[in-house]
Amino acid sequence: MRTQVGIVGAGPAGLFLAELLRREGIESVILEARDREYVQQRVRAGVLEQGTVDCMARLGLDGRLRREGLVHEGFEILYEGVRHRIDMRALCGRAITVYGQQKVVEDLIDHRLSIGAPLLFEAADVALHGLDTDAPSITFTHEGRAQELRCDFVAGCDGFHGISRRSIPDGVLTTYERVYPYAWLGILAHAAPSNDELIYARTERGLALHSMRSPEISRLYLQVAPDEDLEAWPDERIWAELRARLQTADGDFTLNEGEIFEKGITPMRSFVAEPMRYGRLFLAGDAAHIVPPTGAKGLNVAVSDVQNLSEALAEYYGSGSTAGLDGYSERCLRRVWRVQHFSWFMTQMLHRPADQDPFEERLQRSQLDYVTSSHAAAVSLAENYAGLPRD
Ligand code: RFL
Ligand code: PHB
Repeated sequence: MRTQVGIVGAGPAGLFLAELLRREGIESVILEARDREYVQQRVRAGVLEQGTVDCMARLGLDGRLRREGLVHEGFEILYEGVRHRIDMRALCGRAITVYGQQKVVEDLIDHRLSIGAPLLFEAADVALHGLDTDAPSITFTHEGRAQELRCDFVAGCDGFHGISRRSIPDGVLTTYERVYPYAWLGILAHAAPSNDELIYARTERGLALHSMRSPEISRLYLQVAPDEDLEAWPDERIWAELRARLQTADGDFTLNEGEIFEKGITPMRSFVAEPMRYGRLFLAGDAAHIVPPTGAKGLNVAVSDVQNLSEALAEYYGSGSTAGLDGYSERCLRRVWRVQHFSWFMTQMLHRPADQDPFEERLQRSQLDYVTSSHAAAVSLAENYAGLPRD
């Protein structure tokens, strides 16, 4: 088999990249380790920046997004029992759209399969070869047969635990990492959202986040210990804890409850590998960097990476120039580090460490007072949350 760009991974990064390339007349093959159901059912992100929505629209894949996506012009921060609204539209002129990553992935997969473009699920033993030559290749096993995909370039879109980053020889990458002493316990419940917008609550008991997926489905999170056992959280304990953390001093919030149909614990980590390129291998999305979920950025930065990569590849195939490819890593990393800072900032502002130092607690409260009272600080928060321009 031969193609122009071999893509490893059918998460948001790989799927967006394949479609962006196709629009430029560039062929690709996507190899995905898991089966289609697993990929489409994996519950993850829910917040799309305007740039991600615009990318779906440019690809003409925003039909369902326009019908079902919930446009949010603000979000709330709750602390010391008082709710504060950050009016993104007024502060920075932008909004976010709540639309599950599962739906994004499903829309892109449906489209790719409907036009008969190559996307192979359950590709096992994926291995990369000749990355530092002009003729890289990918070997894998599919439907019991060993296969080889020869290509001009390899896009490593296989997430944090994938093989692409690990295929780069030792000594090439510099990595930066921070593991936080928290995890998020997340649920999906058949319950109407209790508020029109997201609420990030900072409490003495730890963070709680009120989010949603649709007018009938709530998505809620609790800060828990990194080694927390899900078994220790029967539904009633989860609801009691959410009620306690989301309650307000004047009682202007009531939590809607319903049947919990999804439950999971996610550890929190910041990670960046530099550069995002080795020879003809280009890393994109979680394969190169991950952020804690507090800033709602992981999916969005994955999409901005692959927009950069598709532009660089289009330039290469159009004019033979390697300038875009040579600048890819640096261009991506500028945005990656802004997003890293914002995600770390949100994480430290909104979580409660197990034995919080009183000095740090005062600093945290001062920071919350500042972003909810200063116009300048609120503009900064709003523009980062809604998403800064790609360059
Ligand atoms: P993905 O989605 O992990 O996809 C990688 C794909 O590669 C496949 N794969 C392989 N395929 C072939 N061979 C191999 N050897 C392979 N190894 C792995 C995997 O099966 C998978 O299909 O990475 P990608 O595309 O870079 O996308 C990144 C996003 O998924 C991620 O950043 C976000 O989900 C993060 N995130 C959020 N991001 C946001 O922008 N907004 C949010 O509100 C938000 N909330 C979240 C989140 C992530 C969470 N979790 C569970 C980590 C909330 C949570 C709870
Ligand atoms: C979500 O709806 O899943 C969500 C929202 C905001 C975040 C993280 C996750 O910061």
